[in-house]
Amino acid sequence: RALAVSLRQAVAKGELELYYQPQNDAATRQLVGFEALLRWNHPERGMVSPGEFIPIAEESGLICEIGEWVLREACREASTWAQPYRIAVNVAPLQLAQTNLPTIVHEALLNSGLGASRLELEITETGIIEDQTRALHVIRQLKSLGVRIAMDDYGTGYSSLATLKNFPFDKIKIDRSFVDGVNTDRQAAAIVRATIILGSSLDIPVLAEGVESEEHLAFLNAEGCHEVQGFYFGRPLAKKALDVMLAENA
Ligand code: G
Ligand code: G
Ligand code: MN
Ligand code: NA
Repeated sequence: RALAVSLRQAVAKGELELYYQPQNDAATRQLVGFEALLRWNHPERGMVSPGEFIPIAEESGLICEIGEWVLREACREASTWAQPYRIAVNVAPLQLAQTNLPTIVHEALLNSGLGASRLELEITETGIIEDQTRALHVIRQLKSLGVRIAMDDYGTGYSSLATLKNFPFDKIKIDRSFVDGVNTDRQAAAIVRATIILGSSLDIPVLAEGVESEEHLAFLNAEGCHEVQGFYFGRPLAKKALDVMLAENA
């Protein structure tokens, strides 16, 4: 409860911060983009992880206001980069249920000057399960702006194949819980392999999350995975560390 009250003021007080985790081409290892990950720099508690406060933000509906800030901030940040790296932004189920989401995204793009094709919105299956018709309508409007849509945490939700068939995804992100076991667990390896084949067959590039080792990467490359993200390529970086990385890659 106390957290819910202070979260309400966190946006205005500038306590929210975005970290950026690199996303790389699996075969060439080249940097292709970043996922923006929210952090709350709480004056007394220190860094509060999104796992702790996103659920509170969702319950209270605050996620819409926070999500709008995230979109604006991520677009503004990406517009300053010398290279046209992609920026991936998480969109909560409640945001997707808002009919004005396309307007919010459109304005974030206009105000930052970021090209729409550089923005990728990550949505989860939970976000589209409740009202599929409405979600599809909103996603079509987002796509018509030129932004990309990624299916996040693939495999952990309802994982309906109908969802992949009916929604115009530009990417599938395999959840790190599967990637973690690819070298040791036959089931995990089979699921990751099958998902890569599924994505490739549907012409949807697949990104593996939670890549932590050369062994993970070797498996994913052998299976034809397109992109990777994880501690092996980089932890989520604060803005200062991000600037250092961008300078190194310039
Ligand atoms: O960065 P970390 O692993 O702690 O993130 C934990 C969870 O919080 C992840 O599931 C991630 O998708 C979610 N998350 C991080 N940033 C955002 C955000 O800006 N908006 C939403 N809705 N979720 C986020
Ligand atoms: O749900 P989502 O995919 O948006 O969340 C990504 C989360 O996963 C972030 O909170 C990030 O800190 C975490 N993460 C990113 N890479 C790795 C990794 O290689 N290993 C582990 N254990 N967690 C990771
Ligand atoms: Mn994500
Ligand atoms: Na994910």
